[in-house]
Amino acid sequence: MGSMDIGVIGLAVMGQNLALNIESRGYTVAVYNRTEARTRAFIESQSKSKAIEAAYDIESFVALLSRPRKVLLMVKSGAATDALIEALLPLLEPGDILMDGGNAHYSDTDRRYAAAERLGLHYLGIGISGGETGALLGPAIMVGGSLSGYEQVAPLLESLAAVGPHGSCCALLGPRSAGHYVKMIHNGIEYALMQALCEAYDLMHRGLEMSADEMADVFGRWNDAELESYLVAITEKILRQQDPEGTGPLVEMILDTAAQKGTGKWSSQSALDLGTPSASIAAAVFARITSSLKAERSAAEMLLAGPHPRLSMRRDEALDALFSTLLLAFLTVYGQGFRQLQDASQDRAYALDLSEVARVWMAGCIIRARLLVPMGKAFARQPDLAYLLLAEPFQSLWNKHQASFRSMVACAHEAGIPVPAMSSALNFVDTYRTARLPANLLQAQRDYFGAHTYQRIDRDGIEHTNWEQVR
Ligand code: 2AM
Repeated sequence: MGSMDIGVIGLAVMGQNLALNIESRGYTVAVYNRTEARTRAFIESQSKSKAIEAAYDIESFVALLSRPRKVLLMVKSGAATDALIEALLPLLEPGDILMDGGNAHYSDTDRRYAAAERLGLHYLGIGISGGETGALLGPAIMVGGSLSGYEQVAPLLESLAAVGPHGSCCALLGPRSAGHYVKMIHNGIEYALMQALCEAYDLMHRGLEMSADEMADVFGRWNDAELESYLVAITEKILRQQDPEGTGPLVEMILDTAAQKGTGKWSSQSALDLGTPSASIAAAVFARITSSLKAERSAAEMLLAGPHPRLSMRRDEALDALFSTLLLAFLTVYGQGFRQLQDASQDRAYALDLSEVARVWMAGCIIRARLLVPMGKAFARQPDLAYLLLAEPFQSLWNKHQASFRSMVACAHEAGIPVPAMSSALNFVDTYRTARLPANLLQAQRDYFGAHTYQRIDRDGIEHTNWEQVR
């Protein structure tokens, strides 16, 4: 029988860095990768004193593990994960713990969880965020699965996670695919925060004609205030980076088309399925899709008129308004993500504790931000909070900054600078805070052409009007 504490399958950068992280916490690690050369390169790059042992076929890998065996899959999501699980299942025994640390779709995790549990295995779907550095030094770890499975790996997982202001950023968040669902929403939020930051950069760059260094100074100042977060911090650093080829700021030399796949898209698909209004997250996905139409955009710039992209505000005024805008856009986006988790938790019986989700996101992950501390408190006080902005201190922040948010979005529209994340955030909150929407006319239209019926505001019951006959 083997003696290694845990086995990691898949030695791309995330798998390698996680294996090293686990080893650095005092555990012994077995590693295996489909392509042998990658395993050899990894082992050769490490000092011999490391408690990491490699296997070159899956049977030998499993034989290295102590019982109950703990296997962490760090391979490409989708068919690769299924193929590996199929190869592993006959080699594992009841009581062993199989963990998927990739970005699996939650429905795949539900299916794999059910199949593994039928065989008496514990299956944990684990969302890991923090990029390559996070994997090595301490990521945020969002776990879904059974309590008995989690309890056996909790000391290990909690030791390798980042430590935030409220402890280790690793927790069992719910049953089955809850961990992967939360990670998916984490990534949806990440998409929208990044898009809002890109819009702020565009407004400064084109709208105020600021240099990269000046913009970096502004992001740096924001990072010392309420907006303190990983994404604001890296934006400052990116803007300071010079092109080694001597052309100036490197960011200006990067092609302006972005990919969107996997979790960001899935989170919007799930929002539509649930009927939850994650509009700004969807706007960010669509913004990436539109960015990929580079040739069309270049042609359209010659054909479709617009104003000179210059903001009609003094620079100092504009920067104050931009701070308000980014702050409220961020809050709106986190609020939408938490709301989607609230709705998914109901629909999928995850029983999520959103203060615990906020706690796990406080360090290690890409959307870590100082604002998550008061968010966690808000959900601890009011676990069924429908929307973040309804709670303090967020309600007061909205009330304080909303006028500037409006001025900036209006100014951006006047200047023809696209702000899909910011403007969808403003639209969302304005819709949410409007007691009477024009959906009355919508109901009339539906009744007109499809006899869908409607309800009156002054009495109960279902109504239908023969609209063609009304004068
Ligand atoms: P590879 O080095 O053999 O390509 C990220 O791509 C990780 O997933 C890599 O470690 C890769 O292994 C692994 N991977 C991709 N497809 C796989 C498959 N079908 N079976 C096993 N591992 C796979």
